[in-house]
Amino acid sequence: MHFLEVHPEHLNIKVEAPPETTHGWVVTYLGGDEQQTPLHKEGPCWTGRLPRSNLHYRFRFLVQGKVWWYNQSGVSSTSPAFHTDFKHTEQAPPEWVHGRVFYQIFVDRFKNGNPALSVREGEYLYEGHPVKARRWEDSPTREHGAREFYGGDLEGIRQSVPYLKTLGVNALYLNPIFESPSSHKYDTQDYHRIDPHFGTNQDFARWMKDMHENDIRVVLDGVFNHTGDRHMWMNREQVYGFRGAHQGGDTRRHYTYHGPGPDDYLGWAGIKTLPKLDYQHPEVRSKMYGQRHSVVRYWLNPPYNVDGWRLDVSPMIGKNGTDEGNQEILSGIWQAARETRPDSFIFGEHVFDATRWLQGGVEDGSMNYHGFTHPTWGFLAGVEHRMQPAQVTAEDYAQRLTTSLSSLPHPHQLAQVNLLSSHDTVRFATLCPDPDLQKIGAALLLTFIGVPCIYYGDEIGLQGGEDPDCRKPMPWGSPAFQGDLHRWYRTLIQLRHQEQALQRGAFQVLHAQGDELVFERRLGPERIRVLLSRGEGFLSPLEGQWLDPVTSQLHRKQVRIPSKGVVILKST
Ligand code: ARE
Repeated sequence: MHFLEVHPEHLNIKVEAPPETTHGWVVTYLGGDEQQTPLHKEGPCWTGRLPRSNLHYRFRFLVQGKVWWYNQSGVSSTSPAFHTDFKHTEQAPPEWVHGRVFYQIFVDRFKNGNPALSVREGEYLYEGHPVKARRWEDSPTREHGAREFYGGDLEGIRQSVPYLKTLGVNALYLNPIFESPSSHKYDTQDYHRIDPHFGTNQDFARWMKDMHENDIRVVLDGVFNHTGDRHMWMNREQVYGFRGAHQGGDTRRHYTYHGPGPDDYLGWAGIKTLPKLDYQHPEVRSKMYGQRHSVVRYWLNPPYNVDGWRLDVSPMIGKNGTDEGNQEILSGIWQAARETRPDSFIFGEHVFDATRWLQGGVEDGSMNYHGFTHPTWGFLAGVEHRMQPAQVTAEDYAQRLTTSLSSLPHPHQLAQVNLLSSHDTVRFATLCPDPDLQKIGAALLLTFIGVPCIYYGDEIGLQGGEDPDCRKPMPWGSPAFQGDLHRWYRTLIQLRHQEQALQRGAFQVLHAQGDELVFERRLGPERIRVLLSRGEGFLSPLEGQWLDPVTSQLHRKQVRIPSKGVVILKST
């Protein structure tokens, strides 16, 4: 076990390790860089001294040539998955996220609650072409992409609250809702205005109140890396009485990264509708998150009181057309959010490893593509990131889950946003057509450490290929709402709400071999064990007596996991 003595300038640390240990380190993070300080052997313990400024640390030992990690149940080699960590509590992610199951909604495609607001055929031009009004039954097309509209709106979501409650979700992540000419709304025209086809600002204030009264939290998509080419800072259509970035010349107004000519601005990924913001300019920082009416603060404040931000392409935000100053800017956003609402939840969109951002004070969590989505696709669907074919055994899968966790402080592990699909990916049901494996996927999503986030429609096994096919309108009325998968999602979500160990417990793999995986979530004496096979069935030994909360069956000595099946047990 560990001891900690706190002095004004330093901390004394003492940790017990197995007798065969040859080396010990305390691993710290300073400004995102990992540093190792050697520990010294003193009898059965290893001791060390750290300056007080190092607030995040964990222990690593070399035992008989192998790396072991110190975690809450002592020292273990199998799973470097959870570590005691002494982070400043005020930097920890907000507590409320643990009790939440998120649901992601792409607003235009969810439900049309107020047809009077819907975009009309040819109402305006987008990228030189008239916009399209589509029928709910039609599939989105690549040809029309961002300029086809289905009429989903805020009112539609409000009308669906009973549905959300039956499903059991209690938090929403909404794709962008601010004024923008496209259907995806990542090209913001006005950060302070709800898109008129979704509702008014006043409607939104009322809508937020309704959501909160129904105990539903709401996180908005913050698209702060770039703006839209119709934003006033660009003044592309010259409707404002100043020279915007599009006219060039007026450097005070160069909010975007910009060269001398009117079109010499940098678009995200080269896309001209998404001019990259330049945080080099103090005014950009101030308008985005500094001043009282800055975008970040405006929506967290009354009368809207949103609960947090999902930060679009957050690792790319920066100065001079690059990611320069990224962590400092994100930390500014995080602080502004916390100052405005001390319990706001800030998570970034990371396709790759987000460790550096998740050490406190920068982001609370990330969309966990790297540490959950891609490994899970690999294990269940045999494909990876960018749809590469992959062979991922249970051993590989366990290794990837735990390795990714091992560098995160426990509070951040709990705030990772796990997902099986999103508006940017092929849908899980398309990647993984086998209904039994889909059920395993759902079980993993709802029992893995972190916050589950269900992409609308995944709960009925909605199919969808690459963007825009993965953004089909929700097929209300489909028999799939009475189907097996939907029932299974409801059961799992309920279980998640009942079991604190699933919400806040540590994660540890107990068995990983070929097609078989067994892991536990533990919180104090509470233990939830998840046992699954993507292939043949198997018998797993049990110590003591366990309850299957789904079937109410008791199990002693052993339990049978059916072929392509999953069993969830609770210690009694
Ligand atoms: C549109 C078209 C696409 C076309 C693209 C480029 O719909 O079919 O390929 O233009 O011409 C938003 C819209 C998109 C739109 C895009 C540009 O939602 O529909 O695409 O703007 O107008 C990578 C990034 C990741 C990023 C995705 C899109 O790493 O951060 O690309 N995600 C965010 C949002 C998006 C949003 C933007 C960024 C821009 O979540 O919705 O796009 O604000 C593989 C790759 C990933 C890649 C991912 C998805 O997994 O490995 O790197 O993510 O596919 O493409």
